[in-house]
Amino acid sequence: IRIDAAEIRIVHLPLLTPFVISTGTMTDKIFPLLTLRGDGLEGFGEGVMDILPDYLEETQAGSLAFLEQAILPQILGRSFASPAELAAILDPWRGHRMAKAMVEMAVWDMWAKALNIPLTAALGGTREAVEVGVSLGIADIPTTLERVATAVEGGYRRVKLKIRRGHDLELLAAVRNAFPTIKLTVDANTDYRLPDLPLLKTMDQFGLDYIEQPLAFDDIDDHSRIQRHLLTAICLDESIRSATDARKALVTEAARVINIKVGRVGGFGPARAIHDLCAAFDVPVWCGGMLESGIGRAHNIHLASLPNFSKPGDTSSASRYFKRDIVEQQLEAVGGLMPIPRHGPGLGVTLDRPYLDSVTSQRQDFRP
Ligand code: OSB
Ligand code: MG
Repeated sequence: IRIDAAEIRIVHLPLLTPFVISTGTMTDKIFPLLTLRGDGLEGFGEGVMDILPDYLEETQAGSLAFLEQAILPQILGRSFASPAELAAILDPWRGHRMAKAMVEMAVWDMWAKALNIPLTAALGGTREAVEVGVSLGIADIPTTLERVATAVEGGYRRVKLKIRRGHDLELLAAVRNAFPTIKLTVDANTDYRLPDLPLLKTMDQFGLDYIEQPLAFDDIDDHSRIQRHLLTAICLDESIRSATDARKALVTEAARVINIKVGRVGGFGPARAIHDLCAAFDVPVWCGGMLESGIGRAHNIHLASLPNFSKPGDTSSASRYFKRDIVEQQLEAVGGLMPIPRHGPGLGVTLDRPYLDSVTSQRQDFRP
């Protein structure tokens, strides 16, 4: 496939409900959307970086400068026999994994379209639909109980509660008491520290499937120090940005579960490497989310069709997040199963272009 042109838009979608996690509150999903064009094909990639570095270090301004100055000049006008050939261009640069993922995912989409097969088939997926749960933002206990009830009634396969210091044990006791048998997890988004080990140990009584990212975003070693004292599995999210990080976490038993976000780790190549490594260690993975629009959501669903995605992911129905999405197809789970989009090859979704234009705040075009 030849890449003749690129387009980057900044897209602004209001969230139906503000999403609160330990690091802050999101009221709108603002993200860069990359389109690559060539050979009569289009490939899409959605960026998961925030405007400010509150999940990981990467920012939208930094990512866009990196793409404009480092990556686009190296790929425009060039041909690639497969997405793997991109690694020689992307790998030498430090960090910027979310920006690299945008390009890498767009090339995978184009490549699958060139082969006239769904992305899941190009990746080696093995299922028609993927199991999903919900990620519930921080809210008071009555609101949380209502949200859990709605998720359970909707058939979601797992409920993940966002927690932070001071908003944890009482919340968990209330939810577990009202829903004694649901598959329940928590995500601290890095809010705890080593001295919080006794508190984390008391979470063992709630029968959680895992505790996601309790300690610092850039730390694996301290997670390994606490995992050995917990019955509950630790799941790493922020700390795993590459297959090397995953290897270090697996050999030091810092986690018994890993959350793979294709945007966080730099694309499908690294995501598959982490998936395979975890399978070799008999460690299950699941597909995380970043409140993506239909483009990023479709990428996540295709990824989650790989065999070791054996726990429910966060890619729930788009209608939980947005009044209207930028794709023409509704990505909706039924009974906790999200069908893999297959409206044509590649990503299997198509853009609602007039609506996309109406929610685009900036647009830039690039040519060789
Ligand atoms: O830690 O998984 C996380 C959203 C923004 C930043 C971090 C996280 C999340 C989610 C949302 O949990 C998952 C989703 O519903 O897309
Ligand atoms: Mg997380």
